[in-house]
Amino acid sequence: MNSMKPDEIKIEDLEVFARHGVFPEENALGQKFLVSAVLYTDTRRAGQTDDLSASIHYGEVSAFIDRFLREHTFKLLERAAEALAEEMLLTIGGLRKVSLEIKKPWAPIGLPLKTVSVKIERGWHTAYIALGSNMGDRKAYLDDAVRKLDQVKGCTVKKVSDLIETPPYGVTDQDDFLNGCLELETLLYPEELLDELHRIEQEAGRERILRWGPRTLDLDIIFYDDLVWQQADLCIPHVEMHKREFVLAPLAQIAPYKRHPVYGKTVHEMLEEIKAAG
Ligand code: A4P
Ligand code: MG
Repeated sequence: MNSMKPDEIKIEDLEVFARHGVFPEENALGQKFLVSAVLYTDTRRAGQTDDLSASIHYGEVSAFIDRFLREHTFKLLERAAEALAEEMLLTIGGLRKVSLEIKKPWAPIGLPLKTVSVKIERGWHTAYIALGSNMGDRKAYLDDAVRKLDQVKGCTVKKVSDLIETPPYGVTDQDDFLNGCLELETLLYPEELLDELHRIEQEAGRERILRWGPRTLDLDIIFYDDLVWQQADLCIPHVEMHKREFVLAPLAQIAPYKRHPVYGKTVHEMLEEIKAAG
């Protein structure tokens, strides 16, 4: 997809008879739901070639929505929308983002209303992760981390840099590191991604003893789209990344033109700057 506004394929008020609801009667009897979806994709090639296989087939998507909502039973509209959006993003090729609204016109609240609904927007995000290890079988820890991250539901590793040997930065009285970077496509929110990284670090036997000290595995989020996020337990972009050759050198292999959302410089430019500063 290019950087221009994505194209939209819209499905409006698809009628599905399903059994979602908090009340047992709703789960037993079922009722009418109306589903609207905006599929964000790139229709340019289909527009030029008139070839359906270059686009998203709205007939198949409608059948998919209908089947998914009939085959599952959720209590909440929120859960139905979340689960459906996830499944659509995981299975429909070329779908970058989806806006999904599920209406429940017969909601049993004992008052007359036209409809109630939940509307969400979910999509794929691009994150860059820095990997480092300076204890034990460093290459095995990093290779394992790449594999485990790729196995997380809603995470696909797209690119991996070379693993490079680097002298320790910060606390210099420790062994050399092996460092690398990877590009990840993810459906996870930043905090959820951090939880997965912590889990993978822990499975590698990571012990947090000394800040900047020796570690079997360190996984840091460098960028998450162009998000700027500053919280006590998570800062994106990573606060130190622009000062660190061990992050920028591998990152420059896979994303040289990615631009820092605050400093406005590309990875390549930041790397050249710290090299020049020596
Ligand atoms: N945290 C905040 N922002 C982020 C982020 N963007 N990504 C929080 C990941 N975590 C983030 O990190 C402490 C806490 O930072 C996390 O729990 C999370 O809530 P940590 O990994 O537990 O502790 P740490 O790694 O010892 O501290 P820190 O500051 O993360 O150290 P760095 O920055 O990871 O540096 N030299 C070479 N050559 N190669 C290296 O890889 N690594 C370090 C560690 C030092 N020197 C190095 C290398
Ligand atoms: Mg860290």
